Amino acid sequence: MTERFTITTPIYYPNDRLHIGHAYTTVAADAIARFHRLRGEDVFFVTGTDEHGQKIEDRAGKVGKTPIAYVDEIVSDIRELWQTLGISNDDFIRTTEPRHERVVQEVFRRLEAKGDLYLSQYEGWYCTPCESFWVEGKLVDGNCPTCGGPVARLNEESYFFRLSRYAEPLLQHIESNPEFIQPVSRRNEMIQFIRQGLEDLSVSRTSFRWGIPLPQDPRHIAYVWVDALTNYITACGYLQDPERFSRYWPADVHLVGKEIVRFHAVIWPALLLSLDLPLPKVVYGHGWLLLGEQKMSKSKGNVIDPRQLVRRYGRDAVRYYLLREVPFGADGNYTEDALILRTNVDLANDLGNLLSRTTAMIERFTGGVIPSPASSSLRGQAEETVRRVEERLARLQVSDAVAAVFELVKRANKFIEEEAPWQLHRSGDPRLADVLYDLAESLRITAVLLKPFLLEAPNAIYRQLGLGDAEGARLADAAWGGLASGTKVERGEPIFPRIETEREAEETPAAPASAAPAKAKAEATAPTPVDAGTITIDEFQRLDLRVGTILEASRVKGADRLLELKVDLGEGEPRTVVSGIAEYYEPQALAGTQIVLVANLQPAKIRGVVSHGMILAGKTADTLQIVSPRQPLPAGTKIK
Ligand code: ME8
Repeated sequence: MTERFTITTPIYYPNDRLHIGHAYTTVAADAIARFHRLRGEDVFFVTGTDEHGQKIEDRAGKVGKTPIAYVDEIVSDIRELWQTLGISNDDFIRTTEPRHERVVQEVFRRLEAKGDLYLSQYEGWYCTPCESFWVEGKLVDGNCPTCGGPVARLNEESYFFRLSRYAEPLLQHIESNPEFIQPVSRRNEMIQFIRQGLEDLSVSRTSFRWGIPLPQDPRHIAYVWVDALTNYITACGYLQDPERFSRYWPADVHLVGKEIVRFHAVIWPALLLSLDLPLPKVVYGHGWLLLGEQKMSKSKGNVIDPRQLVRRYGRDAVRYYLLREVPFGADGNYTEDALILRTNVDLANDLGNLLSRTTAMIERFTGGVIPSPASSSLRGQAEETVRRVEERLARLQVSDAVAAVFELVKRANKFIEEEAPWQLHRSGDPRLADVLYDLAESLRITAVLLKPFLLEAPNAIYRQLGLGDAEGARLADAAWGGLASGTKVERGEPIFPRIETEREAEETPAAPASAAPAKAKAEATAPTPVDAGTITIDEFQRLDLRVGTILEASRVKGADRLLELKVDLGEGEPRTVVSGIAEYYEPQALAGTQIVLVANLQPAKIRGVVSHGMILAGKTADTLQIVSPRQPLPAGTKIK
């Protein structure tokens, strides 16, 4: 039987436009869902909107709209955003839908039948932005402990859910299921929280109307968190479609931000226990995207609009940044510079160049046809990469899984330098077929492994390798050897043109084709007449110029003008480079200096030391200056 996999995001409040914090959760859930589909599983991935409650009612009132008219607009904007980001949800649930209202009412009937609901008086504090009740003792300086905002005093009749009854069973469940709350830091927080004792929870309000009336007492409106959490079972078909419900419930993963773990790991399981329903397998509370030191949030208004980023950089770049930049589970700072750097270094330099170099060499050396190999050097690492991605995603280490794929890409790039296929070609070495096949096959496997994360790049890689699109590819296709010899590559445009900031574009008006912004690209790639005094862009591209950082420098024995440099090119092992700059630079002053290296220069032995590359410098009659980037760049950055 096909395995099934259910994953959810929080249902977001449509009280304002969503920002990249919401995109962060949703893109991560999408990547996990896509990964399970890639494995051939039957996936149910649901997201939606949490539309009731005081916050929405107040907000709509402020702009003179009815709550439903107000949320309708934002909800359609949210759906559009998820389309823009390529979110592959199977359902989109709105808590204002009749299918959900019926379920919430039935839940209240069942809680009552179980003896878990009683009428009393709530006296305490309420935070409307968080829709949370707080007892006096939990407030921090009189404010909400979650968002830091002001709280209001409530004194109203309310139905209570006997949460206190479930403290013990919950603790037992958490202790015997170590994977239930993740990461482990949140699990410990929750254990501590429950051990302090759970008070019964107020689950209805009477001071506003925008919500679901309790069937037993319609003056009372269901507490919005009970309404919201119930969405997960409504979406799986609870009380509507028993077969579907038993297939998709319990959820495998509730992915949420860390501030709402408490609702998902305490209140929600207690409600489910009361309803005699199975508990979700994992509640994962990821960290926050921060702007400066602060959590990005709708209420603070310090937000970044994901739509604008997609327009500027493309959705693969935005998805890649969100998935890769911050170790999943931790908080991380958002900066646009980091997004640009990630795109330029990982996507444009490492992945984009690997594809264009590989297809260019196959065109040039084997007539555009994937050769037939006799043996492989990259197979082991490619197979290891597949295992790593599976293992890391099974543990929801999204960013580490993406990083594993890019280690294979880096390895393949380094393999080109080590093997220098152009030399194998020149000398007629039959190993050329092995090397080119290794590169193309590593790229194909990379494309398969990237399918959960990126949407356009896997197809583009497949197309350039002559394989059509990658839509039908499954994880089983990441097995080594799937690429048929004889396939004809179809070299195309760079898949990730480097992003140039406006400042860079002004400083380098004559940037070469692949570095030029999109509008200039068409002109720059037009065929240029070849004459003796010029070189073609292809010839220029054979030069592998890279930024390196000098780690140490020392004099070469018996040579006045030579220094031996150890240069970090981001390859792991530093490179040894011999350079004729000893008359101009003191060795000890050079550590940390950035240089530009001709990285694919044939190695040469100079005074007994093998030099792997040449650094660039300008020389006049009386001085010599090493060429350095104006601002530090990551070691290994390609110069174009
Ligand atoms: O809490 N960094 O909805 P909400 C990372 N309706 N993730 C962030 C983020 C940030 N700066 N800001 C928001 C609600 N998020 C309830 C949920 S579920 C039954 C009801 C993400 O619109 C993160 O997943 O306030 C967080 O938990 C969620 O958006 C909160 O969205």
